[in-house]
Amino acid sequence: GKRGTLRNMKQRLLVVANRLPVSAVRRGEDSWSLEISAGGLVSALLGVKDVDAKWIGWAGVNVSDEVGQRALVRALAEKRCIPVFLDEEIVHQYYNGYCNNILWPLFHYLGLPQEDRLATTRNFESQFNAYKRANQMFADVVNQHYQEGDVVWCHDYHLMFLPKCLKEHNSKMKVGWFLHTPFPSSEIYRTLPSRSDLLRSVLAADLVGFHTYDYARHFVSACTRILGLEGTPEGVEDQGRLTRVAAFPIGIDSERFKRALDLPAVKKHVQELTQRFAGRKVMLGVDRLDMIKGIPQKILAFEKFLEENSDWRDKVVLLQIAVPTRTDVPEYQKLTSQVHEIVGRINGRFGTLSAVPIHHLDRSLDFHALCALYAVTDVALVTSLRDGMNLVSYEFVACQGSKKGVLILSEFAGAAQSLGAGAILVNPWNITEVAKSIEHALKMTSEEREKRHRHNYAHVTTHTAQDWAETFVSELNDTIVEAQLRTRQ
Ligand code: ADQ
Repeated sequence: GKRGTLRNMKQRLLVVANRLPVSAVRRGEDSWSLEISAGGLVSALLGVKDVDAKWIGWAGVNVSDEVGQRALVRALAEKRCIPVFLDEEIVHQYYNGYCNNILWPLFHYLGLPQEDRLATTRNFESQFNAYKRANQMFADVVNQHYQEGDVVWCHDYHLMFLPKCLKEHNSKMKVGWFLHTPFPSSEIYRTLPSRSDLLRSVLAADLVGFHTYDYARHFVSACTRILGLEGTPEGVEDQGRLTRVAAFPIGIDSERFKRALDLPAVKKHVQELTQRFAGRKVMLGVDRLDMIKGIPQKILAFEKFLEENSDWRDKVVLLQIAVPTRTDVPEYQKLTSQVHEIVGRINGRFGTLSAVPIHHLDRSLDFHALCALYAVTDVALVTSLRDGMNLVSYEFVACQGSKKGVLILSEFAGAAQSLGAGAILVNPWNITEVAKSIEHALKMTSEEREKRHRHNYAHVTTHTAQDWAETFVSELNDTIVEAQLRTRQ
């Protein structure tokens, strides 16, 4: 059987990610209130059959006193979560520094920080050391809670050092690692000073997963070129030990969106929005406010479209919902004011006393409001400059069962590989091309729209987050079984 001797038992799974899927607010010396954030990962893992999952990660708050820590551990236990306590200095160096200032931009092809080379090189050492220390702290918590037979699934670029820490402690532990961002071309990756250490650590895992074949291929190339190892169709081989490398494209819980659309509150919201924008086509962008999402490029393309299609100026509106993230980083503050400036200029240029062409909101929407917006949208605009997958494109498609709107999608989002046949694919850097695609999308015949939508909808509803998690976990189990067989033979 697929799950070997565990066939009749619930598979225990330890999910390790930088952030726990909860937000914690301290109410008193020893009391906390917790809210579970129902993101894709959570619902993916809740839906996996025969798996008993626990989460290990940082709760997003600094708790330095023991009373507070013990109380948080107790509160989180009820949500099947186990906290890793990181102090302020570690968070600054590991999370803000190494993860978000170095790995995130590099993996999205923005390169290493360049403003002050010397300072960066000096910081780099201490930030990498903090990164390793933080990963060891995650490993310590995993080791405390690990029981024989558990599988451990590590997530994302924050925890590339974790597989090695875990295997050094217990070589029999089944360890998987999945990257949610792109893995860049080895020509970009090789600029990273700690390139070899990180690759060797990831290779300590039994299964390494990416959203697309391209990312998996880039990773294998990095291992062959930088470490001189051998790439095989199965993965990477080092002195007879195989690390399996494969693509596991993530999906969404499409049923959750369909169910939401049937709720009276959401229907009411849909009705209000329909009235509000009557007589105008609705275009929508939903992004975290991040440089990788190409928000300025998107808005400039919309401006070009309005410039060249004066008859459309009072017939279309662009709603751009951008949740601020990493607001303490100067580059992100700069991006916010840049976007505000462009939006202001365009609204000043094309707005009238009664209407403006762009509504830009700096905030996050609750799930029901988001579903309603997706449902009333005629054209969704996803123009990421690079994006591991991009779930917004999937969520939009899931909510378009009746409207059958058009998706304009960057070819640099992982989602382009799965929704490419239904979406209009664009190079987000080519503003002329994106403006033309907006025109194409708005004027598209209903036959073409339906055909494109059918393709996307079939994909999104049959490649769900649950399938993704199930496939990864079962393949992680298989990898181990195979490895044991090989040593027995
Ligand atoms: P993100 O970069 O966060 O994720 P994405 O995949 O689009 O990008 O997911 C964003 C999520 O946040 C979606 O569920 C969306 O609904 C929600 N969201 C965004 N803006 C919002 C707003 N204004 N209000 C409410 N909700 C909002 C990373 C990678 C992606 C990869 C995922 C999953 O960067 O490429 O697809 O992880 O692996």
